[in-house]
Amino acid sequence: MTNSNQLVGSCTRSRELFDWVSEMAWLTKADRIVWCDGSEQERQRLTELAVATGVLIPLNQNKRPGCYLHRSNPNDVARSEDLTFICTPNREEAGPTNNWMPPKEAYRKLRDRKLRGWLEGSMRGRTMYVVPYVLGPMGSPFARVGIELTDSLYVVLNMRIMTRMGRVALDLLGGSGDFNRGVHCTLDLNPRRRLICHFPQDNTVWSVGSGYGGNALLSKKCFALRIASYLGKKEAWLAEHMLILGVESPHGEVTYVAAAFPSACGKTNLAMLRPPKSLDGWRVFTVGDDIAWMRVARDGTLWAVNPEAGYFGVAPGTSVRSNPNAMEMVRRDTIFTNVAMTPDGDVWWEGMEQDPVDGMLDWQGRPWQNGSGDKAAHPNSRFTAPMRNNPALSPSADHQQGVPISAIIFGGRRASTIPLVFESFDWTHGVYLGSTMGSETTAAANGKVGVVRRDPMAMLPFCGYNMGDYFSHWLAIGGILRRPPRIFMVNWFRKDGDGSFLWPGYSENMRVLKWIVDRARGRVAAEETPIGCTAGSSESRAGTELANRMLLIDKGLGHHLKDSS
Ligand code: SAT
Ligand code: MN
Repeated sequence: MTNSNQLVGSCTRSRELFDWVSEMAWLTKADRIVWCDGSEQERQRLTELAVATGVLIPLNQNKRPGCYLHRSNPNDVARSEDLTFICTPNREEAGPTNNWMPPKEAYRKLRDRKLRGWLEGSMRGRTMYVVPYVLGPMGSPFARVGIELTDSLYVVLNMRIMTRMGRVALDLLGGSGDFNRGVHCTLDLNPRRRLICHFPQDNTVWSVGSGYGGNALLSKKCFALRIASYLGKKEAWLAEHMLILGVESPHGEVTYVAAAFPSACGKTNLAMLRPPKSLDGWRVFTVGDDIAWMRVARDGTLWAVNPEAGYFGVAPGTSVRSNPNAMEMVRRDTIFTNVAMTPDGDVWWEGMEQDPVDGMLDWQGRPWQNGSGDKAAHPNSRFTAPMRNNPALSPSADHQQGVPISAIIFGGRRASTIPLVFESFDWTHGVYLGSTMGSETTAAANGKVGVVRRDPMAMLPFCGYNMGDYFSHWLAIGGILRRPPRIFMVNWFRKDGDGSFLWPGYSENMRVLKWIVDRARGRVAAEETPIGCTAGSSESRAGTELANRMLLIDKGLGHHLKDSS
């Protein structure tokens, strides 16, 4: 049983927070309550506990200082879209693309004593961690506070990397009751008792039965996208599944671009891109790799912040060639999830472009035979790394006002039909392109991989309200933008008749980015075609370069490149 003594560790001045934590402690019957302060001592203490209880496996501390491996339950390795619900008073508000449950029913299922609600007594014998966090740069008018209650040490240690976590959040909250209420309980990881419920009207998320990133790190898809998109609709801003990057020209001019791609389609790689030698002098800086919160400033321009403080990136396919900055970033302070381990305590995954060594353990900890046909790392294995370790981090990543966005990119994974790059005629046409976007499914969500599905603005799994209202919201935002960013569509994933990728991707995507920046800056002409503006124009130097490149690629240059960008 919980008494208020156990809440003494709290240093909150928010009565509402205190009461809510007490109520949840009472419901879950947690044995202990630990308020996380975000300190280094706390990280050490919790990491030691995680190692002692088998939640984390220390990696080789000489090779990868501060790095650990986590192996999740094999039935719990990706987001569960079919178990994710938007719980609004009526179905219409959740819209045709979301699973819907009435709030009463969801709350009853999870907390009703008589019905043996799943959370009832669910933390008996366990510790409830109170994880306060800030989304958005400190001091930013965009910043929001969330509190996640969780019984998972893995979640706490990930949240520490992914957000500005601890005392800073309680300080920002002060005596206010305005915070996202996240409750996460691991239960027994039985998929039949797994549910991720969002209550937009209550600024609340209840997630049970999964420890996986997108299901359990409630700051991420649950708050920063599903709940935030609902808040954005109410308050006239946008919460988007977008990376944010800055492109610096050889003259030092920086242009900011936001880009939406579905999960595991290369957002992190594009955000951390290192341009090829042939584009000497151009540089890319990362502001964010997954989520953008965007607002219209008083002068009618669009500004964006990255609400997060770390990256939860896909490991397979990450290599010195595809993403040298990420390879450097994950050398320290990183939690790896479901990758393979070498006998000397290092990590390995498919597409790392390093030969596997003898005696490796696969993602489930079983001896792995090279050539067995089984994957050593799970296709959705991940790294969680703090953004401060990213060598390409933008100096603006922490700016309170964010960065001004000059171009928006939409991109899917399409083997055919969609060309490498084209530009919309205007904002409305751009919204049309984004809303009709399709992409082949990936291992980031449970279900079949490789089937084309409509994924409007890469938000299909993340829009917290009616998708039709979301489209009109985008159009309405266009109405208040005096200088709207130009909107582009890209596709790095087109294949030839033999199934080989036509475009080399990765660092070569800089060529496309350069064209986009030159267009946004009004420096190059383009050719108007029925689908939009393309780089085909003969007056366009960049366009010609791109066209030449495509010719080379068509002659076979790109054929040796196999995996995703
Ligand atoms: O699993 S997450 O939702 O955190 C990552 C992703 O699928 O985009
Ligand atoms: Mn994502």
